[in-house]
This record gives sequence, C-alpha cells and structure tokens, in this order.
Amino acid sequence: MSLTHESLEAGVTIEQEEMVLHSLHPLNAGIAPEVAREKFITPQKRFFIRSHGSIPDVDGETYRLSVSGRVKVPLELSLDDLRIEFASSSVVATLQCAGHRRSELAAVQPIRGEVAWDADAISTAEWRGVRLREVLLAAGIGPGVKHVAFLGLDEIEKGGERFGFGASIPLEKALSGEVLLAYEMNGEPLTREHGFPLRVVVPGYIGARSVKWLGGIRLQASPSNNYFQRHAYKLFPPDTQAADANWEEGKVLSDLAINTVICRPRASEVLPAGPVTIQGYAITGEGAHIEAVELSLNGGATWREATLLERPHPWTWCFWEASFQLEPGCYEIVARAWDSRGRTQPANLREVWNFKGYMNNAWHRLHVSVF
Ligand SMILES: Nc1nc2c(c(=O)[nH]1)N[C@H]1C(S)=C(S)[C@@H](COP(=O)(O)O)O[C@H]1N2
Ligand SMILES: [Mo]
Repeated sequence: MSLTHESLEAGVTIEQEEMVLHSLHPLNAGIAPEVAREKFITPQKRFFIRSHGSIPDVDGETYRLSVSGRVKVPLELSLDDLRIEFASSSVVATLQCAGHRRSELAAVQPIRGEVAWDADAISTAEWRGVRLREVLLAAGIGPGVKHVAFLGLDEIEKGGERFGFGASIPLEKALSGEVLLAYEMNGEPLTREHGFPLRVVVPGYIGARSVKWLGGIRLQASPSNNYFQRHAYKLFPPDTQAADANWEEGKVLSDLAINTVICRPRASEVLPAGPVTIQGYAITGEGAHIEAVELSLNGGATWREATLLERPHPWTWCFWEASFQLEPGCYEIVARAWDSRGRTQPANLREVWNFKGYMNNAWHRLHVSVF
C-alpha cells in the first residue's frame, strides 16, 4: 500500500511495504535492516525519512538560496545560478540519524519524547550538487569566520515558536570538498521529503547537520543558535537524566561513531540446521574506514572475522558477511567493528545509554534458534 496526499502532504508518497512508518506528522519512516542490506545505494523510495516539522512545498522557479553573514559579497542564488555558475560534483555518502538504534536503549531504560528508531535510520545515496566550498569562496569568507550555519525552510513548532530547522558545521569541514549542496539524489532531482530543491549533505556527520530545504547559509564566528544545534543533538553521560541536564554541558554531536548492525538473520528467527550466512554493515566516523568486523555466536565469548565486501570508502557504510555451519540450539549472535584508527564498539547498552537516546553503538546482538 502506498500512502499519499490524503494522509501526507501533497506530492509526498511513501510505499508502506518498503518502509517502517514511525509517524505521519511529522513524517518519520525507517528502512528495515534486511531491506537496507539489499543494495549498497538505497533507492529513494526506501531511503529513511527524518523530519521534525512540516515538509515544505518549495517552488523551484522562485527559489533563492541566500548566503550571508560575514561574507565579502552576500549572494542570492537561484537553482540555475547553482547549476550554471558552479561545477557539479558528486559524493556517495551514507546518512545516519543520531537516533539510529534508539529502541535498544529504550529497552534498558525508557527514553521519552523521541522517535523510537530501530536500526532503521540509515541509508546511502549518490548525491550531486555543488561543493559548499565553491559557494563560500564565491561569497568571500570574511574575517573571524569559524562556523557555517544552515537554515531550513520548514516550520517546526516548539515552545510557542515557529522556526526552521538549523545546524552548523565548523568552517574547516565546510571547506573540505566533500560537503555538498545537493540538488540530486541517485541521478534524480531530490524528492520533497528529502529536501527539494536543495539540501546540505555533510558526509561523516550525524544526519541532523545535513539540512534539507536549505534556505540560507550564514558565515559566523560562533555555532548556530538554532534549537537543533544549541540544545538538541547533544550527548550526556548515562547517569544524567533529562530533569538535571545542563544543556550547555552536553557534547555537541558531529562525527558518527563506529557502529555495526546484523541485518540477516533477523532477531528471533528460527533457522534450519546447516549453513547460515550472517550479513550486515558497519560504518565509522571522519577520517577512518572499517578495518574489520567480528562475529560471535556465543554472546561475545569467542569471535570470528567476517569478510568485508567493499574496499574502504570514506563516507559510506561497508557491507560484510560470514557463513557458519549451525547445529541445533540457541545462539546469541553479536557483531562489533574495528576501524583504521583502532577504535571499536562498547560491549553494553548501559555504557552508552543517554536520556535522548543518541549514538547507540554498543555491540549489536540478537538471538536465533536453530532446529
Ligand atoms: N530542514 C530540515 N532538515 C533536516 C531535518 C529536518 O527536520 N528539517 N532533519 C535532519 C535529520 S535529524 C536527519 S537524520 C536528516 C535525515 O535526512 P533524510 O530525511 O533525507 O533521510 O535530515 C536532517 N535535515
Ligand atoms: Mo537525525
């Protein structure tokens, strides 16, 4: 069944069999791990959708991107300006929401007021657009600029106010060349739900920095004051509860953590004895790649290496698999990854639990029975 404009905003369609619907208003839909694992590049209709407010209906003809703040020349760019005056550039990048795998944390201790993402808030696309770097250089970077702030054209209601979703990234990352202002996804124009007509793609960072429906870019001395940069998307230790959090003290999230997910078999699956192939993906943050993935069939007592199916790719997930001969019995399958910086994952959910449910990268575990 597909959900269309009666239940969603006009022009937005999602195929319900393809996606896990978490909420309609705002529209939040995930991609089941076994579906995600089918294709390295996720088709648009399966790509997870995370929105905090309305999905704006932007007219591509009258659309203008403003570039302002500490610049030499403020710019107002149409889509044609971007396409004609700047070279097009593409990057294959995985987007992952900071709330990916939140439901596992919520099972340890409740998490209130957040979307109950499973391991379903991750997808990969080939993005095409112009390098943010080129647009910043065209505007001219003024003195004292340390951060580049983005503002979306959507409307979010919070505390009696309405405002667009915002974020910022350090100037150094903004100039890195991999950060795109994207108008295409997998060779097609961006769909409305993924940010038509223009979105930011910040490879290696949590999805929240990849602002959709981009209306403005500001060059600033300090990070964005927007709620989603200043307040939300901050990490607190496991012993902090929402009521006693000092928001100024939370760690601002940017880089993705090293993580891995078992996609097949599924949790609680019952399998016939014999050969079983275990499949999943792993991902890590900035400036590193996945070096190894290890699997355990006995809850982490002994491990065996899986085969990585791709060569290191800086901004994407890495698919892996391993085959085992399984005798009848019950198994706790566990996966953990290692990256080129020697980092690995924490063993237990309790070590990473936080009241917002961000960045769960504990060993991924599931039980199967074999008969
Ligand atoms: N304008 C705007 N941009 C946004 C958001 C939003 O709600 N509004 N959500 C962010 C979050 S939290 C994530 S994880 C990604 C998700 O991108 P996708 O919906 O294309 O998967 O978009 C980001 N950009
Ligand atoms: Mo997110």
